[in-house]
Amino acid sequence: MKFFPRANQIGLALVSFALLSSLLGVSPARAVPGPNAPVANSDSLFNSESLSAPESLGRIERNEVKAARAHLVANAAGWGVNPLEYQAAEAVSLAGGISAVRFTQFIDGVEVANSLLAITVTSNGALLSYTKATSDFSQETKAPITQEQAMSSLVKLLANENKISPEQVSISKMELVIVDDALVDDVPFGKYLAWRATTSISGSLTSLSLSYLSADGSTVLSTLPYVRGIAEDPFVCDMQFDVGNPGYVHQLGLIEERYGNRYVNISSGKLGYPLCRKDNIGLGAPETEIAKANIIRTWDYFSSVLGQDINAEAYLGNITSDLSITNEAVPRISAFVNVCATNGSAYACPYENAFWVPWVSPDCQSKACSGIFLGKDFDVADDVIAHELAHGVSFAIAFNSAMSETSETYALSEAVSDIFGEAMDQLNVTEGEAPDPNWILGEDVQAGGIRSLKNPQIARIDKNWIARDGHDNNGPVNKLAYLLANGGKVGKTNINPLGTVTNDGLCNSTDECTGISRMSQLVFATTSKLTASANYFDFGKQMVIACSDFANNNTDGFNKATCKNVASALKAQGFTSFKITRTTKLGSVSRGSKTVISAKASGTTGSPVVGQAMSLQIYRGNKWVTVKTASTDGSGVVKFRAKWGRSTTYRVISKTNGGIFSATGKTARVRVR
Ligand SMILES: [Ca+2]
Ligand SMILES: [Ca+2]
Ligand SMILES: [Ca+2]
Ligand SMILES: [Zn+2]
Repeated sequence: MKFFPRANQIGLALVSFALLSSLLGVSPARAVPGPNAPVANSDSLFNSESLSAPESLGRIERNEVKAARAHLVANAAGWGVNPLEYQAAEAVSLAGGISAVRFTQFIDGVEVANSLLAITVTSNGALLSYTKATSDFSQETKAPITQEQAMSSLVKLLANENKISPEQVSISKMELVIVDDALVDDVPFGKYLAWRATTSISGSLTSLSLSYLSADGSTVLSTLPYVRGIAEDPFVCDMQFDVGNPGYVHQLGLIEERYGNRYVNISSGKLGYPLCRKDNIGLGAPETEIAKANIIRTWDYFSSVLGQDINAEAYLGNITSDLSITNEAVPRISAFVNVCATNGSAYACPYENAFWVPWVSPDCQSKACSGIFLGKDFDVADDVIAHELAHGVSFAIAFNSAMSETSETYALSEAVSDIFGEAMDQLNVTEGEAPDPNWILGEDVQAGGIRSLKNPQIARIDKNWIARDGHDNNGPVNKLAYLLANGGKVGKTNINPLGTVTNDGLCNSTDECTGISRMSQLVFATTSKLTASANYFDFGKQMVIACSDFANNNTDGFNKATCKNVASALKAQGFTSFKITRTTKLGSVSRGSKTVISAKASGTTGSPVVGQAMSLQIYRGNKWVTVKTASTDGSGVVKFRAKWGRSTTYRVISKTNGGIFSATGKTARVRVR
């Protein structure tokens, strides 16, 4: 490993930071920069304290697996299994701290396809239950042909079957397995050896399939399409890993300077950025383990809390037809740790931030790639990693456009990432983790963290609001999310949490923190309704709508009272207020002539209130009567056409979503001649 010899010399490091101060203000083209860490002092640059106590390293929690293994050995005879045939595949954490440890069966070292022995244990390792789906296959386990012969045979058969050339068929993960028709769908009856492989046809994204070939290579037994975005672990590369073959050529976008440090070139926009790929040196290096575990935790959060597979190509998974990149045609998340960055003239090493960036490259089957880049020590910051990955999700859903760094949309995008990032952190308690009642982002990467969701610098939207960086102006949204998850008070308004709140500050089980999971679900549903020009008002309005969707659907934890509470929180945080100005003053008009009355609706920040239902009212018989309705346009302007029979007083008002959004314009008078 290199230890950044260049940056170790403090003087040089300071020079390079000074050079980079302007560079780092400018993100890579279309990149969504990280938590905007202030430039750290030299002490924290080389702080490796958090690295000395690594978090658990993946899905398999050693203790649960050990406990389950012990139960397997003790109960083998009673369960009718041979314990030597089982290898642990994964441990799945369930509500209440219990774990289901999934084992796969191997006979003579050959995997039994789709076999499962699942042993469920408590957090203390006590046995709760077991379930098995295994085979009693007892024949010869030697294949009549080689793996290579099987590959070429499968290529020919699939090419014939699909009437395409053999070059269009891709095959990966070819291996000999035991097929038992009781365990595998859609295969011929019996128990036999077969070749199993992932197959795809170039140019056809939906062709990605799992195929079984007879052991002798003569027949395709079955080909069934994969559900896209299945579980493939992310690829994480250590950018500074120092073992390469002589003549090793770096990927496009990765450069090496004379001190031997490697840099991602953030000005390479059009050329693309490097992907952590199968043949990249540093793939799976020791320093990648913590980042990988944190990416997987984020992946699990999105899947279990929000029902989203972030590994899907639509979000973050890179699918490629070039098998040299990922080794198989399945989506992969790509990440680099120990990143240094350059714009081609200034160099930051180590790079004091993290970012996620999408780019267009012919390397990726869909032509769109995305990657996450973590500066030194950012691998331990699970909330920052989740923040970056969340950008990939919100970008795919809502914010897929250029935006100014001081726009409200940018602030919303940074908020959504902070909220999912910190929610993931709060819901995952790692070994030795201290409670973080202030919901600090980045506490693991620098002392005191980067910003607090509970006590943000800008806590609510009011008349003092000004356009600033989105990493500051996300405060009101972040605080809203904090309040909905935990409850609290803003001015005189009491806000209830959306669900349970843990007593000891640590979410040891999902049940203890349903406030956080429901808040996450509500923010996600809100985001799904936003555009790439959304402002705070839109966010508030869509959250009200998302909440009533949930209530009407009887979604767990949501009803009318919940949504009233959400509305109070939105109001207290300044999301709901708006005003109606510039109502046309007609003055005197001739009887029956056509007139246009327009008015403008804008939120607290002055941004237009778009698509809001408005009413033109006239004063008649001692009360206001609505005579016309229309919605505001993209600039917040509404227009009513009217003819007048007699003199009257009129005004423009708006009152929607049960009165949560209401504003009244000034009254004006029309005199009919
Ligand atoms: Ca945590
Ligand atoms: Ca934490
Ligand atoms: Ca945190
Ligand atoms: Zn961000």
